[in-house]
Amino acid sequence: MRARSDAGAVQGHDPTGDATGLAAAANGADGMRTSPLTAEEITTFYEKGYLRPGKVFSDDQVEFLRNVVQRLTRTEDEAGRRYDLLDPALWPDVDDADDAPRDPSQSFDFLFNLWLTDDDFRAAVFNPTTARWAAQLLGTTSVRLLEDNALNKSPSPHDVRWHQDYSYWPLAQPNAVTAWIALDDTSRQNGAMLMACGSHHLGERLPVVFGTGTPYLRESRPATVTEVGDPEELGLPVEVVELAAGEVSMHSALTWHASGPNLSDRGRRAMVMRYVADGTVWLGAQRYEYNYTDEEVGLAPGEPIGGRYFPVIPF
Ligand SMILES: O=C(O)CCC(=O)C(=O)O
Repeated sequence: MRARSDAGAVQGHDPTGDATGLAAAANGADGMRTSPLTAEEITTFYEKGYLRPGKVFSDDQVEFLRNVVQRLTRTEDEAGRRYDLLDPALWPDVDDADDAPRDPSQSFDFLFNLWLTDDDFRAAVFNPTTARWAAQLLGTTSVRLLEDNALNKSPSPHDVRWHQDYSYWPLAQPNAVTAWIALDDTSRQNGAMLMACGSHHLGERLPVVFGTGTPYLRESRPATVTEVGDPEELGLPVEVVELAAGEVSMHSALTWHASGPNLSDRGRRAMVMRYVADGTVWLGAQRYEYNYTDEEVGLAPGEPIGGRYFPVIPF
């Protein structure tokens, strides 16, 4: 994603955060999980490339977060930081990107790094449960936040094509995992995520334009890095990730995933945290022109990721 973020400097951020709203909404929660992953779950993640560990936010917390995201969608829009993930204009250098104007009512809202500007979202992003699970899945004792997102896929016939997250990240190693938390129940009808099981064992692939599947950066990636294929043609089982609101799905940076059209009459909302193992090496624009330049994050290519934009998440 090359959308620019002008979120500005991190304001004296307190990792313990003001969790009042979110914490208050946890009262009376049942069915929520905070226990560590089991060895069996970690093995399942290794085999499939993704895992559904359970519910991390109560129904009241989900409602609270929906309202937070609604408020932030307005303020990010006003600040010029509300992006449409399926808008080909975000990939101006990709030759065959369809530049037909998109119907704004069919947007796929993509908000970036809300933890930097909002205490309520930050409290959710800094929850220790998913950070601990990420560390377990990455086999590390410390994880950093690479970025957060709020997503809202409006009703539309458009799908998100098969891709892997690592293709878009300025990292020398794919030591990263995405936690995708449903803020609405997801099903095939409203465009639930699809996972190509075992695809993470096939290694790095080229990035694609999310709305068209057109690969790019072929010229700057090693020749061994090829296109994401069609999972079914390759015999990779595809699973529909049907989640209850508040439930999380965690996928490896190398796992191919996609999502179908939202054929319901309401948005399909989610919040996302992308965790990276502490010690992973930053490559910056040398690998992918990310939302922040090397200067902004204060990292030179080859240095371990760190600094104010990539905080350690305590657990
Ligand atoms: O929410 C979706 O439909 C796609 C999101 C995605 O690809 C991701 O979060 O990595």
